[in-house]
Amino acid sequence: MELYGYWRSSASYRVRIALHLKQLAFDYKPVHLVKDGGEQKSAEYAKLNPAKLVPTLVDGELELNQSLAIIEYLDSKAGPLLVPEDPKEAAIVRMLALDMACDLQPITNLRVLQYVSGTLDAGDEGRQAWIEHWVSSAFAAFEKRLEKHAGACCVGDEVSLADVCLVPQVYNALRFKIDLSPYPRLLQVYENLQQIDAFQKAQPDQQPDAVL
Ligand SMILES: N[C@@H](CCC(=O)N[C@@H](CS)C(=O)NCC(=O)O)C(=O)O
Repeated sequence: MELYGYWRSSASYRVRIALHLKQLAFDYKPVHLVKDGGEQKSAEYAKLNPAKLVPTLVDGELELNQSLAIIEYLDSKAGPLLVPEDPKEAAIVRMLALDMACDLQPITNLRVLQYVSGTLDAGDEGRQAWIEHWVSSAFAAFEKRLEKHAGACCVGDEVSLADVCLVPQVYNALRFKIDLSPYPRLLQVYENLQQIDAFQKAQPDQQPDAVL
């Protein structure tokens, strides 16, 4: 399998975590999201994803975009299951995963931040205020969810899709220097997950295209 991604991309980060948890071998194909206006916008990459976003997973003939679709496909290939079989547990896991992947990540994505700071002329300060506002509101709600559902992980003590989606958003929040002290459970779950080998291997700084 081949994974087209970018070291700092949270959606790529999710897929890397899943691949490592399942110990599935893959070739990593970096797509630089910033250089020359963004390689994701090149005609060559647009053949893999007309939406011009990473990640893309290629498995033989199959070309897949959308990190959650990719991870559910990986779940069908190898364990451990990231979406549990029990329908109630699965729905809870998906609820927490979507809080991060559907409600938070898209409004803090690169192209949205570029639009806010550049096109809408909000500048670096406006961009930072935007990130702080949306991350804080999403994390405050997530902290409440964790009070109800968390153990060592987001839902109980088993690693799930919710954890795979949380960790990259916490990485982003730390990168943008958001104060996470109001979310002690979220930070504790994040710290617990950071101890797991697969999460360590998937970290942005560990990727071959990382610029440190
Ligand atoms: N819903 C998509 C989101 C993909 C996405 O937003 N990718 C970002 C990186 S995390 C991207 O390629 N951004 C490029 C850009 O904004 O131009 C998924 O889960 O795969």
